[in-house]
Amino acid sequence: MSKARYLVSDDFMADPSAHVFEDKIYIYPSHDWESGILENDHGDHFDVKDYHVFSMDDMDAEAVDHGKVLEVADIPWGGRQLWDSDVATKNGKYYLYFPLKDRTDVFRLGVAVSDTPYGPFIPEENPIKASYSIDPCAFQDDDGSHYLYFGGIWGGQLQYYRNNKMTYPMDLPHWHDVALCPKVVKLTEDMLQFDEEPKDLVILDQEGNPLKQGDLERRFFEASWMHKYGDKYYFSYSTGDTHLLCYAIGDNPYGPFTYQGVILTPVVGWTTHHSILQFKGKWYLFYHDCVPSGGKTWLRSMKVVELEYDDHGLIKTLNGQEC
Ligand code: FUB
Repeated sequence: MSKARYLVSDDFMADPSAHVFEDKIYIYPSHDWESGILENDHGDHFDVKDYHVFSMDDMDAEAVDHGKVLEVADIPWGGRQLWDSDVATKNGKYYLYFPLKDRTDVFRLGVAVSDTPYGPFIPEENPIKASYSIDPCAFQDDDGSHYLYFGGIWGGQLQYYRNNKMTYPMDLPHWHDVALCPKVVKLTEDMLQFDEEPKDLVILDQEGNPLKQGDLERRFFEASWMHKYGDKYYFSYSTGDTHLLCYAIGDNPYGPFTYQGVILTPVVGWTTHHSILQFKGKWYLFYHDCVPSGGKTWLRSMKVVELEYDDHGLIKTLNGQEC
């Protein structure tokens, strides 16, 4: 596969988190729709109300829609806006991690459980204790430990927190200060809670200095993803208002990570969000753009394209407007 292909033509799906479960590819996207809410910097126009699950038998196969698997109305503590989710499996159960604003309009992370990768997922009564912000990415390390990576600034509310506590009216650091970090946390054995205080995932430049808040083309904004290539840990993310998908490499799940470069240049649309998957010996980037909706930033369509590494393990940059 050299050219990207759209995966769903009759609906709008974004933020695809892809995994191989039971020998199939499963994709967990956000379900975009035309809510009529005007665009703003808080992202109110991403008014996702439910999730669908898709599966594919092979990378060039049709993406099969398994239907609605969770909706805001089912979540006991739910307010509004189900944003980017991800799924992990352990002991035959599947755990869907999702961000949702509670009834005070604060983003929390929730978990919903299923016996199958295609749901339906039954939500827990309460959000994960001490959780906050958005975009959970679930990662299983080789020793079987599970981690969540999360966080997002602006509408994702990460700027209101320091040391895992909401410190409103705290806001973003100044331009010359160290950038706000995404968070990493180990999950409990039952997969339902944090097993520790979330830690900062520090991204360093090539000289070993933490990236600064004003380094808009490299600093973290949202859309965490973790994968392993060889024995290295690759943390990838979106730079938000500069619309790049970037990555950094580390030696363990906590980091620190050293910035390496751009995976995908800006797509048509405001957000850029992805996952990275190995399937049958090849690597793939799942992502979205707004070409099918004619550039409406809140109506996104998910795609897949092959990803390549060079001999040093560096990811070859893809052109978001051409691939
Ligand atoms: O889909 C809603 C939000 O848009 C996601 O959580 C962000 O990462 C951005 O893609």
